[in-house]
Amino acid sequence: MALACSQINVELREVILREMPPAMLACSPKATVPVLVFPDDTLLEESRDIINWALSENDPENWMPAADSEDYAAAQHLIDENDGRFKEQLDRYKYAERYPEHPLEYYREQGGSFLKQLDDRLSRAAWLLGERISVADIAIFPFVRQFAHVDKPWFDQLPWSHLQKWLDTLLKSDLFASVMKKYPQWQEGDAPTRFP
Ligand SMILES: N[C@@H](CCC(=O)N[C@@H](CS)C(=O)NCC(=O)O)C(=O)O
Repeated sequence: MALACSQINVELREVILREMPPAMLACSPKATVPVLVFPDDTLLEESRDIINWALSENDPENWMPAADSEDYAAAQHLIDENDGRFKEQLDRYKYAERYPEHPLEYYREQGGSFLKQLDDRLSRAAWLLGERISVADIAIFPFVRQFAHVDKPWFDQLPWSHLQKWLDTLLKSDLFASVMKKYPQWQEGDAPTRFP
């Protein structure tokens, strides 16, 4: 979404997680998506770094707050928590069978404390940093989406209506629809697919 917002066009190689192509593993043994590779082989292996780079190139919607502002500090703090503790809890909830020390309910309960914090913020304003969408919303909502979709009926009955509405608004947005197209799995030798 940040690449689309910043109007930066890249070559897209759609990867199936269970079948990461050797060409990708050779350049990025970390084996997670997304990865952005520059013509000089520089790599960005964290979605957050890709967002930051795209918005530093072009930020027509002012998603990134000024570096010395309170909003910037709040965004960084929220994204740190998301990419750190919450992502760990999310992965344990999504793949609970790989972490048999605790039942699935334990992991989702743990993830709930971050979600409650988001709902508190969203009870005060439409977006995480206030009345305008920002990098915090864009960087965090895909992970909330994953959490919600492990058991959508369970997520929908939680008492966090602001969070549910926020997620729903983002999922129904034109920008989300414009980037979530289905692409065929990339194969060595394919003609380049442009994105967005
Ligand atoms: N902190 C990383 C997380 C990347 C990540 O965990 N991506 C998942 C897909 S959402 C992945 O590639 N998992 C590898 C796998 O499931 O094999 C980022 O935001 O870029």
